[in-house]
Amino acid sequence: MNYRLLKQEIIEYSREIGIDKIGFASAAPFTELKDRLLRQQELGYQSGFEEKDINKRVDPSLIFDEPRSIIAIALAYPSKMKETVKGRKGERRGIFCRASWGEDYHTILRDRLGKLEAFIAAKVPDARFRSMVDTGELSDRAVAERAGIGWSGKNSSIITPEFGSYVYLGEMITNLPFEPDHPIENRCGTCTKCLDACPTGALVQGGQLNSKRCIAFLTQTKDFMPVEFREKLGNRLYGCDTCQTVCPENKGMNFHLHEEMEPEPETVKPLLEPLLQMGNKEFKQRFGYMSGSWRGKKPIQRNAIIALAHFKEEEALPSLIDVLHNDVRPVLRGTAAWAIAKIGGEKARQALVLAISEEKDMEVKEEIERGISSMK
Ligand code: B12
Ligand code: SF4
Ligand code: SF4
Repeated sequence: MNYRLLKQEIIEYSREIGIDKIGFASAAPFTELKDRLLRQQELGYQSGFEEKDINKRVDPSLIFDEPRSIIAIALAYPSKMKETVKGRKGERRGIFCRASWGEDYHTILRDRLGKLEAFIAAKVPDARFRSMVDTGELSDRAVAERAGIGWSGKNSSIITPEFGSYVYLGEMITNLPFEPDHPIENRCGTCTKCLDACPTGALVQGGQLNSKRCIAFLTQTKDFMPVEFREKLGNRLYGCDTCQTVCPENKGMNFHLHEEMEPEPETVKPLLEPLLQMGNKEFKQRFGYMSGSWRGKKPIQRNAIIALAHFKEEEALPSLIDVLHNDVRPVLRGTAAWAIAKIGGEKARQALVLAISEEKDMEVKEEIERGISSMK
C-alpha cells in the first residue's frame, strides 16, 4: 500500500466532505500530557468531565490494538450570527456560547469521521479505526497540537492560523502507518489578553486552567453556584467565550461553512423569563438538538435566574417570586431568593420574608436569610 498517496487522497476527500483542516500524528504515548494531567488532578483543577483513567488518556495502545497513527480533524464554526435579536428592559435575553450554536457538534464531526472511515475502508479492507469527538478517552487538543492543526494557546484552546480557535476537534486512531505532520509554531508571544480578560481568574497562567473557576464549567454544574461566581456570570446560560473573543488571533474569524452550525437567534439568545417555567418537553423540543442542552434544563434555568439578577430586572420579580414559592427544586428556589434580593425593593423583601416562614430546606432557608440581611 502506498500510504503517502493514500494520505494525499484522504486530504482531498476530507475537503469534499466538509472537513476544514486535517492533520496526521503518530500514535505514540503522550508522555508530556501525563505529567500535566497528574498535576492538574493534584491541584483539583480538573472539571470532572474528562475521562477518569489518565493512562487511557495518554496511551492510545491501551484503547486500540496496535495503533499506528491518528488522523485529527477540525471544523470551523461561526463566531457571529447573520441575524440577531436584542434584549431590552422587560425582555432580557441570555446567551449560549458559540460552541453550542446550531446542531450538536458531536453529531456533525462524527458524521465526517464516519465518512472518512468508509472512504479509507474501501481502499484498505483490513484498516481498523476508532473515531472520537470530545467524549473519547484522548485529549482532542493534544492530538490536534501534535498533528499540526493549531498551537496550544495561553487561553488553553487550539488556535489554527486559518480559522482562529473557533474550531471543533475530533480524531481517528488507525492501524495504518501514515507519515506524521509536524506541530506548528506558537504565535501567542508576549500577549496576555486572555489571561487579563478572564472574569474569574480561571487561567492560572498561560495554558493552565483551573476548571473549577471557569465559567464554561460553572454554567454546567447542577448545584448551587458559589456566590462569588454568580456575580461574574452575566447573562451566560451555557459556556463562556471571553478568552476567545479577546484573542487577536480570532480577529475577523467568522466562518459560515456548515449549514448545520448556523445559530437560530431565538434559541441561542432566548428570552430569560419564559425559561423559568419551561417544561421538559418544550425544553427538549427547543434546545435538545444543541450541545448546550446535554446537562438538561436545570442548570440553564438556574443561570437564567442569575442573569435576571445581573440585569436587575424588576419586571421579572413576579416570575422569580413564583419560583421561590413553588419550584420543587431547592437549587432554583435558593437561587431565586438570591436574585430577588439583588433586584431589591419592598416587594422583593416581602416575598423573601414570606418565603422564610414556609421554606423547609436548610440550604434554601440560608439563601433567603442571607438575601434579607443583604437588603438591610
Ligand atoms: C473537560 C473539558 C472542558 C472543561 C475543562 C477545559 C480545559 N481547558 O481543560 C471545561 C468545562 C472548563 C471546558 C470548557 C471549554 N471547552 Co472543553 N473540553 C473538555 C474535554 C472533554 C477534555 C479537556 C481536558 O482533558 N483538559 C485537560 C487539559 C490539562 O488538557 P487539554 O486541554 O486537553 O490538553 C492541553 C494541555 O494539556 C496542554 N499542556 C500539556 N502539557 C502542558 C504543559 C504546560 C506547561 C502547558 C502550559 C500546557 C500543557 O497541551 C494540551 C494541548 O493543547 C475536551 C474534549 C477532549 N476529549 O479532549 C473539550 C474541548 C477541549 N473543549 C472545547 C471547547 C470548545 C470548550 C469551550 C471553548 C466551550 C465554551 N465556549 O464554553 C470552553 C473553553 C474553556 C477553556 N479556556 O479551555 C473544545 C476545544 C476546541 C479548541 N479549539 O481548542 C474540545 C477539544 C472539544 C472538541 N472536541 O472540540 N472544556
Ligand atoms: S472560558 Fe471564560 S471563565 Fe473560562 S477561562 Fe475562558 S474567559 Fe475564563
Ligand atoms: S489572547 Fe493572546 S495569549 Fe491568549 S491565546 Fe490569544 S494570542 Fe495567545
